Amino acid sequence: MGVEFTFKIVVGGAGGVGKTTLLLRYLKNVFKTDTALTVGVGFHTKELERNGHKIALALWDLGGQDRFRFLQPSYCAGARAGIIFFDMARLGTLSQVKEWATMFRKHTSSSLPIFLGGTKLDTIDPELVDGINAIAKETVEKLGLIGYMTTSSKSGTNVEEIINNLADMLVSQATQSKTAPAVPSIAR
Ligand SMILES: Nc1nc2c(ncn2[C@@H]2O[C@H](COP(=O)(O)OP(=O)(O)OP(=O)(O)O)[C@@H](O)[C@H]2O)c(=O)[nH]1
Ligand SMILES: [Mg+2]
Repeated sequence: MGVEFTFKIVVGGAGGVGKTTLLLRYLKNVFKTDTALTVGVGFHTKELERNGHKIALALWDLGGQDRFRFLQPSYCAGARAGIIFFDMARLGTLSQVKEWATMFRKHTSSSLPIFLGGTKLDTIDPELVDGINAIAKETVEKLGLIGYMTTSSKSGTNVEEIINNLADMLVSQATQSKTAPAVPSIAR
């Protein structure tokens, strides 16, 4: 059976938060400490099966450095979902999430589903994790994001989960719209 659905996912977040490292961990199961900053955009595809459906993800890894900001909107067209990452050790990167979400939605749809990911969990004092999560969840509420997970590309924690979670949501959305009647039936 061929690929039934292809979903484009845009991956954003401030420079150096670990977007490329997480995608490398996801795609190749490696942890790299010497990833170069992403110039413009990186692009990857991954085929997987979720809930009996063969799907392809087109993952667009946006360069987060300020100097590439002018390019970012041009990569958003056609995205069905977004993931925005912040670095749990640099909370300033969490305050940049709002700008990313606004940009994603402006250039796709005002209802684009966006997931929030905290990165570099392995670098955080376990006693501080709950506090950081509480602030992250406030951001989720305020911006109407669809969920939040902490991740570590070093240990692998939640790397597959964060992407699979989004994939499952996209599959369930796509299969519902496929089977739902185009016109609601009228009760007699
Ligand atoms: N300890 C630790 N370091 C990480 C983790 N994820 C990323 N890093 C490090 O963070 C640095 C930046 O990672 P990148 O993946 O290049 O960051 P980016 O978000 O793609 O940055 P731009 O391409 O500039 O937007 C690298 O040195 C990574 O090794 C993690 O989970 N744990
Ligand atoms: Mg990068």
